[in-house]
Amino acid sequence: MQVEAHLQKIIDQEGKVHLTLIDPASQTPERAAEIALAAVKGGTDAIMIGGSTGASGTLLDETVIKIKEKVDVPTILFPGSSAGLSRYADAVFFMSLLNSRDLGYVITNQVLGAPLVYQSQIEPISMAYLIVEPGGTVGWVGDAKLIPRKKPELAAVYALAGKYLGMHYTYLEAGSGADKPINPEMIGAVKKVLGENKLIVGGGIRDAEAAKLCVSAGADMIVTGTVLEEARDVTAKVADLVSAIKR
Ligand code: 1GP
Repeated sequence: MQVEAHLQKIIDQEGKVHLTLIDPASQTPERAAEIALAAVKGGTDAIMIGGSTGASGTLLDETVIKIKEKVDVPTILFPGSSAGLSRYADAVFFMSLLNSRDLGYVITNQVLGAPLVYQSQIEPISMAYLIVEPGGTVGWVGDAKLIPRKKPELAAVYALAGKYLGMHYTYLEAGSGADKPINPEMIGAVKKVLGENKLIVGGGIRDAEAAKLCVSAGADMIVTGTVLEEARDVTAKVADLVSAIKR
């Protein structure tokens, strides 16, 4: 429970958490580690590592190793499948894509990946993963029955089911690079049923204003990926996002 307990402590002390997502397929392991270090200097709380395509094998392992050499914050895997596991990471979002039509993303990949998590020191953090319109690459790869943006009540009942199944975290995903983030109505409806359970929101969050809207509506944690891959000054960008969400 070390990483989960660590994130809880940040929430208790600072109100909200900022997570930096790094896709190993988007740059070299060395560059990934530079981005991670710059993000930590800006105040990010943990580094998520994963992606829908190509984030596996040696490239994934080397990316995790290089990042861990540079930063002290937790590294949390965000696997697109059982191939997205690396024994070098601190934790894994052990997630089920509840609104997938493909059983592989609901439970089979989890079964295939469970032995590695069991044998290694990776801490599993149970999570309900929900993909909302437009869904992006992960929506297509995960064969998600996308939750319509204008149906917050559908997201809420999925989240409630995840909570009743024992998942500690819920992740509302609009898809990496989405034209706009999940709307506040949906975030509020989901957080209302989750209570103390944690809500992560990601996809299309590009600036401090959007980040603030998400946390004001009820997100406990926000994820940014694309905007940091594109930023010229990652530290400044993260600092801007972090100052908008923390107490
Ligand atoms: C994707 O929610 C994350 O899984 C992050 O999305 O790349 O749009 O920040 P962005």
